[in-house]
Amino acid sequence: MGRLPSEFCSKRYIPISNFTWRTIGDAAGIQVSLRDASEQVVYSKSISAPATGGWETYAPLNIGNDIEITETGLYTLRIESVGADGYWQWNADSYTLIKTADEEVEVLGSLTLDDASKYLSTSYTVGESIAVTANYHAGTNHTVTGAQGGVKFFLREMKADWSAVVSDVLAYDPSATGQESGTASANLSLTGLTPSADLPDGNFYFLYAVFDSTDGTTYKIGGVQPISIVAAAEPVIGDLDGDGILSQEDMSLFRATLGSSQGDDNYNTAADLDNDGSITRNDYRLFAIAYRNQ
Ligand SMILES: [Ca+2]
Ligand SMILES: [Ca+2]
Repeated sequence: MGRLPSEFCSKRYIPISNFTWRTIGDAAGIQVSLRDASEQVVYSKSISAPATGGWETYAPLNIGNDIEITETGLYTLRIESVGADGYWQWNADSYTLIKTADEEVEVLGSLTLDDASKYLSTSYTVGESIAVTANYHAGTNHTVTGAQGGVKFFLREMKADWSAVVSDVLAYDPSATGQESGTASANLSLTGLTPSADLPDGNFYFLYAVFDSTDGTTYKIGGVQPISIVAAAEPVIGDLDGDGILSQEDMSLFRATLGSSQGDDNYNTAADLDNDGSITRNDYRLFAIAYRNQ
C-alpha cells in the first residue's frame, strides 16, 4: 500500500470515499455510497497475487468476481494484502472498482394528466376545444396497444350521482401505440356542447383518459371534474372589426361598405344587417339603431 487516496480513487466508476490505509499489513478500506447511508457491510475475498518484483512495478490482476450490492446504503470494502513475511507487501498498490450493472428497477404502468389543476381552472368555450396532454407508461418491457386507439381521451357528461354517462366527446393519440412510455395529447372538440351552467339535473363534465398495455391492464387517469364549459359570446350586431364592441371604428368600416353589393370588393356580409345582398340605407338604419342602443 502507500498510494495517495487521489491516485487510489482515480478513474473510478463507483463513488468512493473515506479512504483509509496502512502500510504495515498492507490494507485499504474504502466506502462505497449507494444513495443513502443505512447499511454497512464488509466484502471478503482472497486470491493469490504474483510478485511484481519492485516497489513501483504494477501488474494487472483481476480479483475476478463481482461485488453485488442491491440495497441502498454505505458499504465498506476492505482490500488487504497478506504475504509470507506478514509485514511489507509489494502487491495490490492500485485498485479499480468498476460498476458492472445497474439494478433493474421495474416501472409499473401509469397514466396521469400533465397538470390536472390546469383543466379545472380554465373556462372552455363552446365551439372551441380542450387541448389535453397525459404522460403514459405501459410498464417495463410493455407497450401501449392499439385496442383503445392509442391513448384515448374522454370528455364525459356525467349524471350528477355518477350513475351514468350521458354523452362522450372522444379524441385519440394513436402515436402512443407500440410505445413503452411518452406523452400523449389530443384535442377534445366542444362544438355543439351544452354549457356547464345549462346542463340538466346537476350533470357535469368529467375529463378522463385510458390506454391498454400489453401487460393486460387498462390504465386510467384519475379523472378530473367539473370541467367548466361556457357559452360562446353572442355576436355584437354591427361589430365589423370583430373586437366584441361596437365603436367608431365599426362606423368607419360601415361607411366604406355602404352602397356595395355581393361580389364587390368592399361588400361586407357583417354590414349587411338585413341580409339582402346589398349594403343600403336600410342596413345603415339598423346599424344606427344598434349603435344608439348599445
Ligand atoms: Ca368593433
Ligand atoms: Ca342590406
